[in-house]
Amino acid sequence: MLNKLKEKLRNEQNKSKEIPIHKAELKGINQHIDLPKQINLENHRVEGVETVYYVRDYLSSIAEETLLQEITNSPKERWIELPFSRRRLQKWGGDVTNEGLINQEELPWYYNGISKEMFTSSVCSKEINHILLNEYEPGVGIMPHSDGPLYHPYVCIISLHSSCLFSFFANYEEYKNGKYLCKLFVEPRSLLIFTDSCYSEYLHTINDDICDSLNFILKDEQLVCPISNIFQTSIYLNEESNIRKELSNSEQKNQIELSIPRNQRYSITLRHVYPKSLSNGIYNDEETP
Ligand SMILES: O=C(O)CCC(=O)C(=O)O
Repeated sequence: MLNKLKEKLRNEQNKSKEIPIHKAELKGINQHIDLPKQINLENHRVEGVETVYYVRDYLSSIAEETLLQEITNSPKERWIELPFSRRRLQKWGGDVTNEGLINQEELPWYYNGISKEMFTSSVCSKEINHILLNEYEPGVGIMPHSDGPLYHPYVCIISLHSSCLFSFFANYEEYKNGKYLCKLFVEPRSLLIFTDSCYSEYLHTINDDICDSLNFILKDEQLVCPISNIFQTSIYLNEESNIRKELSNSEQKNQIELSIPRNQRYSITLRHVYPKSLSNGIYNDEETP
């Protein structure tokens, strides 16, 4: 009996020394990031603001871990420290100028793989050739700004390791007055895409918070939440029955607040920038993503 137990323990110990499959992939045996083969973005459209798509669980946990490992092992000199923020970033693919992309370089295998898969699965109509990677500590966000018009007008953001609340404002004054157009709860492993006015006109921002609050109220048996994509999120889909239970037990009966702590977060922002030789500097075409 004792011997059998010892053998079991030995087997368990040996098992834990084996490299899991995804670690083997990391070591170059099969360098690949699996993404969904086809995506119809219309099924992921967020109601209430033109034009935003939210794809939860776009990456598998293994793909997320692979990317985090590659980011951790990337050359230290690729990091750009920002003087007034604890956010830092990496830039891959070249330099974006008013005239287009210069000093073009090939993307590392993991971004190249994502770029190709996003193109073949019809998420993007142009192959990604430029990446900005942001690293945020908990409590750090990004000031309101708009992207564009320097690249193909689709902002694609893959989030790793943490969620955050993302807000859009019509302009800086509305931001100052706290009058937002739309709030989104952006989860790790998700893909967020925005275009049209959200790309060219509106400001987007992430607050410098260590926790994000999701407030739910129950109105005529319906759950109501001011976050536009909440019913598309994993947290809601996994927790709906608990949220309803909490609401019925809550002292105020019809409202609860979920506080979601932030981790260190990485956002991979993927875009297609016209190479300078082909570009007049500004995108104004009307294509689908
Ligand atoms: O971290 C994010 O999700 C947003 C990043 C962003 O807005 C930017 O890099 O311009």
